[in-house]
Amino acid sequence: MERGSDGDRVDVAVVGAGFGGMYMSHRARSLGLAVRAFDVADDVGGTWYWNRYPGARCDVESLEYSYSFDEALQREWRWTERYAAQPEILAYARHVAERFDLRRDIRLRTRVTGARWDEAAREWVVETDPGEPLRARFLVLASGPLSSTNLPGFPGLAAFEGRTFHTGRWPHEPVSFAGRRVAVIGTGSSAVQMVPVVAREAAALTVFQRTAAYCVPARNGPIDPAYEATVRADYAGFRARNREQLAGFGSTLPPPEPSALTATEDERRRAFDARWALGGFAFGRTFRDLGTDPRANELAAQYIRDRIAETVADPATARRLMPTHAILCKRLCVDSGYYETFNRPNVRLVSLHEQPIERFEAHGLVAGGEPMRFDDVVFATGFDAMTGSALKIDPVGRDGLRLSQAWREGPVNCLGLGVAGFPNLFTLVGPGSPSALTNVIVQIEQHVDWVARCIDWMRASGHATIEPTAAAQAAWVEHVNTAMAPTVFSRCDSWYVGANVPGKPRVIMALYGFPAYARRCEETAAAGYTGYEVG
Ligand code: NA7
Repeated sequence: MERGSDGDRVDVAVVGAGFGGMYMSHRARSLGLAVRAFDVADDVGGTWYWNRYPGARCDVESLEYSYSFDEALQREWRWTERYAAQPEILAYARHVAERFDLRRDIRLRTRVTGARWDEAAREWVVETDPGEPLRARFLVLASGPLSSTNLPGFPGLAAFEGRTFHTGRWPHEPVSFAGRRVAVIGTGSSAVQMVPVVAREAAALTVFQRTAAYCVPARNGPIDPAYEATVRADYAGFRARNREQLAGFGSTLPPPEPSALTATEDERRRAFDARWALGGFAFGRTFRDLGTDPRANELAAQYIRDRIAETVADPATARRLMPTHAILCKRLCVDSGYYETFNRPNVRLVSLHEQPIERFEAHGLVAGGEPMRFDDVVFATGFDAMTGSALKIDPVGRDGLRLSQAWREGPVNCLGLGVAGFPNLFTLVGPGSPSALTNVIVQIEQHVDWVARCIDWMRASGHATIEPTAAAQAAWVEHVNTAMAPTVFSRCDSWYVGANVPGKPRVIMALYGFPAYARRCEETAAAGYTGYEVG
């Protein structure tokens, strides 16, 4: 493979300059390849560029939610808090971009509007706005699993004269809620982080809840220096042990107990209490059977409902806040005072089951027949997750096949990395991989390393194209469905199954179990890309 010129042809085109796109650019360049990354934002950072709502923070601990690929980088960067806030993660992304001189290959403020496989030239033609089409041997979609926002079409919304926001597209200038009547719609992780912060500032805050969230306390604070020193003493070992965890993080947490069902009531209470006191996702892995046995799951769910009953003073509000679905089938929310916020006199919870939003009006909305006045409405309504950003580009593969056609009944691919009929196209952290059920940075590094190795192998073996066979793809889809069917993740209306977006096919889109997945990818590569067709 020749090194591409800096004109309209490169070896690797990358969509996105978040953590995936940045590392992909770095690895491609280190192989001596010409690379060009695009991002519509005016800076790097992806998710952490856009999600700058008040209280935005990572729910994976800082010492783990960071790149491991460069020993010097992980040694020099110091995190201040156990869970980093959005500005600190964005500063880290910028630091990485500068440290590895990534910006010269990144075109910011540039949207990839389409991509077409040119069979004769055996390369991708990537359309951008602004800009001329770029030709590339390989196309990597690093556009993120949670980047295409979901804005439900509420009747009359256009008539609303106040300010509106979406958590995933937060303005860059400071937003003050002082003295204002604010509505927040949605109660997922973003709302759970934002609500306590906005409640302290706003005159009145009304939270509209469709599905109550299971929240576990973050217990955030400055990084514990003793713990940090232990990690830093063997950072590489710490990373390696985390890669062996099912979700790619948490190797220093207490291991799960065998079963919530065989433990005595006392043992169970002590185990839940201990993880609750630790904070964060530790609670979700108190017992091994929480994700597989509905009776065990219900015991963990009831533990949280009991904490809500203890915390929230008004019994009717407490009852509304108690989730009834299986715990863990939607991502646990890691909170800092969410339930407590509903004890404030300026905060009201509205259940959309009791009072559905009928319509927006100039100065507010009507829910369940009740007119309510608002100055500001915040949509914390999440994302067209996993597939949204890839389908917006809607690449056209061999014989005019569009990705939207190939994925008409839900996303299909092989190893979550490549799609039959789309040569030399790779998706990072997309459907069919552990993706959002992992520490996403661990997933990104594994995916990028796999893609880089594959491109390097093709160069060494003189191949021009690679794509999964239809049979290997069908087998992988079957594997993901079979593996995930008995798990809690398939069990309720979450974005893991596309149920949050009306009309989206219902398919489980993430595969739980990072280590087994990574081994499978490794075996495929080591065996010369079995299940792939090379040309
Ligand atoms: P989520 O977790 O998808 O939460 C979105 C919330 O918005 C959730 O409570 C939804 O209720 C609610 N929602 C979505 N559509 C509607 C409509 N039409 N009406 C009312 N309420 C609605 O997104 P987040 O941004 O909070 O978090 C995304 C991920 O980012 C998170 O998992 C972490 O990984 C970080 P529903 O549950 O669908 O009934």
